[in-house]
Amino acid sequence: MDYTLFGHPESGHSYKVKLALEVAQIPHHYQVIDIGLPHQARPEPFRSLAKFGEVPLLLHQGQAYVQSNAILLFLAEQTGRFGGESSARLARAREWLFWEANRLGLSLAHLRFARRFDALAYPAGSLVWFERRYDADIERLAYELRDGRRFVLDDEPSIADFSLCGYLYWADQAQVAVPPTVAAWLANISQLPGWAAPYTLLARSAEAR
Ligand SMILES: N[C@@H](CCC(=O)N[C@@H](CS)C(=O)NCC(=O)O)C(=O)O
Repeated sequence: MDYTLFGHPESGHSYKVKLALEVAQIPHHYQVIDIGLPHQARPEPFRSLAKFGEVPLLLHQGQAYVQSNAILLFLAEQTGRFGGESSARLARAREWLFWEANRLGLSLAHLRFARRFDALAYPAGSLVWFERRYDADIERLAYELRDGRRFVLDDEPSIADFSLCGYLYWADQAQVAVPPTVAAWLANISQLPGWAAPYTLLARSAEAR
């Protein structure tokens, strides 16, 4: 076992990577980092290796990988699965990862943070902006799934699914609606062997397998 994931139970970005490791059945260690601590108080080796000071961080063979979607691309390449089967499929998955980082991973993650933790951290009007953005984002995702395919690229799961679902199991915390097509797709992901809800997968430091 040469993978160690550093994450946090309230981090949808960590969930994306943890879910990928579980569904891919990649043996790994998992360590919770207390992101409530100042950066300099966080434990080693996380403090030195987390280039941007954030979870998730994946360690593999002494090399540190950061940024959830970049880590997902790395795992697809490592496994040759979940988008890594061909350069064409990886290219299609990559488009969704870049879209997620700028759209759903922004709008939904901020709405959820504001409504679960700290609405006062956001300037007046900004939550309305995030809500409008979320409405457009979820509509776009629902449009993609309109033909009833099981997953975002086709009928097989990919890193695009792991990325896009990162915060969607917490839609209730963000107080946003999820259209039926998107709910059906989330249900398909939740039937994958290895799937568990975010708090279950991210709860505590453990040797996962
Ligand atoms: N773009 C990054 C975002 C990561 C991120 O925002 N991590 C948060 C938790 S969800 C974090 O570590 N916050 C604590 C900090 O920045 O000190 C990714 O996709 O991995």
